[in-house]
Amino acid sequence: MNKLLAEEIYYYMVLGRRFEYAAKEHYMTGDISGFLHLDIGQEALSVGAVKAFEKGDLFSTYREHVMAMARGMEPRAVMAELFGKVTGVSRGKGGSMHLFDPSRFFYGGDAIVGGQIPNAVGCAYARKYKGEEDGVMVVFGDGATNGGAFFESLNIASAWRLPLIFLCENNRYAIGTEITRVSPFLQQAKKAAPYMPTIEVDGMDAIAVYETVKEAQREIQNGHGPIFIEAFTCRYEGHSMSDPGNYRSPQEMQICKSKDPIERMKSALLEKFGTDRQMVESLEQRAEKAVEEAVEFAASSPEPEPSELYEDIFCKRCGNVVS
Ligand SMILES: Cc1ncc(C[n+]2csc(CCOP(=O)(O)OP(=O)(O)O)c2C)c(N)n1
Ligand SMILES: [Mg+2]
Repeated sequence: MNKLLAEEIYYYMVLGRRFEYAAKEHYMTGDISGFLHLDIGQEALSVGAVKAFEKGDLFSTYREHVMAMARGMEPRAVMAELFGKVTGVSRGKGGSMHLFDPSRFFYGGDAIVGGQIPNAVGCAYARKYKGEEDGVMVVFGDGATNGGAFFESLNIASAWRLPLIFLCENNRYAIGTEITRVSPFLQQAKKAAPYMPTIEVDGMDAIAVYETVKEAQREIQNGHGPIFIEAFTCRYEGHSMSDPGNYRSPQEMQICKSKDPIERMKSALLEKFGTDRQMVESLEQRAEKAVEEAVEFAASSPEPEPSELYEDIFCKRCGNVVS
């Protein structure tokens, strides 16, 4: 990784965190409603993985704001989507869990736990069938590995040697349920090991995540079939805005926050990449400005017209659908 890329990754991590604190604030004031799942604490994973997997199709979970921005979606259009405004990436009809941008090969955001995994398998099959080498990456939580669709997806992706990275964000919790209460082990990679190579990585270290995903991408592009990456991470906030998260002790939270991914990336910039403090500050200020501008844009954008309710229901270009 070169200095420029390291600085870019830091920028997106800071942008992600500030964006989400702003989203949290505007949820409290009622500007944002519905579900809101924050990625705070997990930015190294979200930004490191997406920056490594620059091309190819990307499928994520409902905790996807930071990934969407790292993929190139404008902060203002993401914030407007959270506000339910017509200028949002899904024209205000998807909200936080349905950020979607086919022009950037970003296919959500899925409200169904693990629902994105079989979709990604289908997409990887299409990529292989068409002889396109970029492949697909699907991101999901530790909780999603307990669903049947997950195992079916491992099976068929492996049997057909599909170009697919399974990226498991293991934050040890599915809402308030600690993973070992519903899974026989902490490492979810053990479930994938009979089917494909598995790699474990420190999900609080953006550089390690970046390098692991980059290497995995090279492998899937060489036709070696799927790879499973498990990144251990930690979310700082509750599961969603309706969860105070008080099932975790202060000691557990202290350990979790002591590995702060943004602080670690900042130290790497200063000590390893030779970035000076002035540059770090200017990246932080740029992120702050982008968030302020995003909020202003979202707040001043119009609501969708009622007629929008009838848009995007049927596929107008599909001959087999009656419109
Ligand atoms: C099929 C399905 N079952 C249950 C839910 C309710 N639900 C929403 S999030 C969640 C926990 C998922 O945890 P995990 O996969 O570890 O992801 P994390 O939230 O930790 O990122 C559950 C059970 C759902 N949305 N979909
Ligand atoms: Mg989880």
